[in-house]
Amino acid sequence: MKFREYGWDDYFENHFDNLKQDGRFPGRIIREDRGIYKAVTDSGILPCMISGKMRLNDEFPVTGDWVVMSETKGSYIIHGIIPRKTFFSRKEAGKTGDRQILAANMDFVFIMTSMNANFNVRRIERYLVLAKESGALPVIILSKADLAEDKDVLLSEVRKVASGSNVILISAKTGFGMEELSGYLTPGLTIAIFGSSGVGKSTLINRLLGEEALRTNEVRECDEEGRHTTTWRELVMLPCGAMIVDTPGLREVGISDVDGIDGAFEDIMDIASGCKFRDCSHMNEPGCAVIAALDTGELDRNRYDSFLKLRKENDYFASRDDISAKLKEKQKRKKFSKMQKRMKENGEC
Ligand SMILES: Nc1nc2c(ncn2[C@@H]2O[C@H](COP(=O)(O)OP(=O)(O)O)[C@@H](O)[C@H]2O)c(=O)[nH]1
Ligand SMILES: [Mg+2]
Ligand SMILES: [Zn+2]
Repeated sequence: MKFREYGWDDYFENHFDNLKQDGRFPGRIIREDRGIYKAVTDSGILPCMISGKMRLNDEFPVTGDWVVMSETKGSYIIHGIIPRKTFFSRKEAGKTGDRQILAANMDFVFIMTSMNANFNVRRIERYLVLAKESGALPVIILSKADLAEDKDVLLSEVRKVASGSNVILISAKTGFGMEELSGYLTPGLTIAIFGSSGVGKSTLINRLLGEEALRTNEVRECDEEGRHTTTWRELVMLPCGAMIVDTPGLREVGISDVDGIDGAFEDIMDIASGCKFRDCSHMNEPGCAVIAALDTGELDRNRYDSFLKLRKENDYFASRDDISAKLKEKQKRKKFSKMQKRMKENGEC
């Protein structure tokens, strides 16, 4: 079955069995662009839309999702999403703490930063929190190695914040680092690639596509200077059999309601195991091993500040969620008691 090539396995098979009905078949979303989806199915790549019920339930598939579909009079309808194995999400832009899912069912998350002006370890930490949260394995990719003067310095800076994730230096221009990268290009596995606009995500994908890129480039959108720009999330099958999701650059990488912070700050968690109190906040408690590590210089202050900042951001939105949930609950109760009162007055109960 061709599906296996797209990552279909026993996990999806078992979940699909539970959702199966007459005329329903599975497909994998390879592109999502403002409500229009494309899915790869047993009958090839099909354009499709979600059902009214899904729309009502605010249930929207994303690139990489496996979905349950049907055909009615030549139109293809998506009825449900097969439970995701992994998904990458960020805080939705704006003031609420809602999360927006950007890609699903990937095995690896490539966090890409370029080694020139875009280089910023604090941004890598942010992405790493979300990548750890995703359930996929994060890999940090430092691009444009051909432009970096002090490669080794930058590399060691990144290793310090990598929390054990592999860091790979590449140049999509010269081909440097491609061999190391190829270790992640396994047939049937999916990579999702994230990073700011201009770091070289599409250039890398085009390089991995090789000859095929020339063909695909013709149909890809270009900016005024004729450069290919990514405006949608697209899952691309590489000639080697691995899949990669290209994404438009993220301007905001907000964090809300995640558990990934500890995973992205393993070094701090290790130190914290020596704190006197188990629920130590590492801010002002006596016997705090983290504060002690700051004093001895074992822990870098910028990294510590970054940890506190991300934790605060996460808590801020988490508590806002709590408040709005409580408010909603209160309104619901008020409405209910009003209704009860009215019913009593009308002698209905
Ligand atoms: N020097 C150099 N330039 C690169 C490299 N990779 C990408 N670029 C350039 O960086 C610019 C942005 O690349 P693009 O792939 O569109 O970035 P994206 O927004 O992350 O998809 C383009 O002008 C590329 O030619 C590289 O390895 N070395
Ligand atoms: Mg791009
Ligand atoms: Zn502590």
